[in-house]
Amino acid sequence: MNAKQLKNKANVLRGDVLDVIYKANTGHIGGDYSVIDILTCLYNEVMNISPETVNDPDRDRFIMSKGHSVEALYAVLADRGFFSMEEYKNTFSKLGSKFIGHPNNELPGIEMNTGSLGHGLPVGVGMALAGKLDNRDYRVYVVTGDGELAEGSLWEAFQSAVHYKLDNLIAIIDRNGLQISGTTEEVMASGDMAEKLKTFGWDVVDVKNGNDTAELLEAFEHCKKKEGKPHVIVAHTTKGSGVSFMENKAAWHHHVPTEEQYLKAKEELKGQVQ
Ligand SMILES: Cc1ncc(C[n+]2csc(CCOP(=O)(O)OP(=O)(O)O)c2C)c(N)n1
Ligand SMILES: [Mg+2]
Repeated sequence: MNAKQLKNKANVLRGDVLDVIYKANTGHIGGDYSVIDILTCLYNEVMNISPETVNDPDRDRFIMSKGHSVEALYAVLADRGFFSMEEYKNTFSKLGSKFIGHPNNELPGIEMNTGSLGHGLPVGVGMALAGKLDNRDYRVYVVTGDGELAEGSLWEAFQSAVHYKLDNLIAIIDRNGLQISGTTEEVMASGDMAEKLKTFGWDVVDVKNGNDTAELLEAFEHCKKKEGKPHVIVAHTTKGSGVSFMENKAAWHHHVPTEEQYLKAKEELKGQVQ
C-alpha cells in the first residue's frame, strides 16, 4: 500500500477505535490516535507478519510496550484478519472477553502481555538477541511512549541492545510530548531523545511528523539496514491526532466522548478519508 492508502486506512481505523471506546465506555484514545499511523504502516507494509504466519519462527515480532494503546493495536490486527472486528467491537472490556484493556497474548498476533510500562523493550532486546543466536532473519519492532521513558528498565535495554549489536531491533518512540497527567517535560523532563540515544550508540531517525505515513515509510525502510547497531525512530506525533478537540490535550489520555463529542469526532474523521 502507498502512503496515501495507509493514511486513509488509519483514519478509517480511528473511527473503529472511537466506536469501541464509546461503546465500552473506557479506553485510551489520545495515545491510540498518536500511534495508529505507525501501526497501520507496520502491519500493512513494513513487517513480515500475517494471520497465516503468527507461529512461524521467522516472522517479525511486534511488542506494544505502551500497552494502554491496545484499542489501536486490536483495530489494526482485526483489519488485517488476525481476528474478528465485530467480536472486538462488541466485547471489548466486557467480563469474560479476551479483548481486555491491555494486550492479551491469548489473541493471535499478540506477542507479549503489556500494560505495566517499561517492560516491552527489555523483552524485545531478548527476542532480538535470540534471533541472532539462532541465526534467524526476523526483526523485532517495539513501540514505547515518551512518558514511558521515565522507566529505568528501558535505559538498561537501550544500553544492552548496543552491547549485543542488535541491528534486528527497531524501537519506535511515540514522541507526543504528553503522558497521563501533563507534558513529559513537566512530569519527567526527557530533553532531546535523539541526542541521548545517539550517545548511547543507536542509529537514530528523527521523524518530524510521526502521523505522516510517507515519512514513516521512509524511516522504516532506512531501519532495514543491518550495520551492527539497533535502530530507533523518534516519531514526533500528536496525541489525539485526527480529531481537533482531542489533539494535544492530556485530558484525552483516558477519556470517553459524550454522544455529542462522539458524533462530532465521527464527522471529522469521515471528512479526512479521501
Ligand atoms: C509501571 C506503570 N506505571 C504507571 C502506569 C500508569 N500509566 C498508564 S499510561 C501512563 C502514561 C504514559 O505516557 P506515554 O508513555 O507518553 O503514553 P502516550 O502519551 O503515548 O499515551 C501512565 C503513567 C503504568 N501503566 N505502568
Ligand atoms: Mg506520550
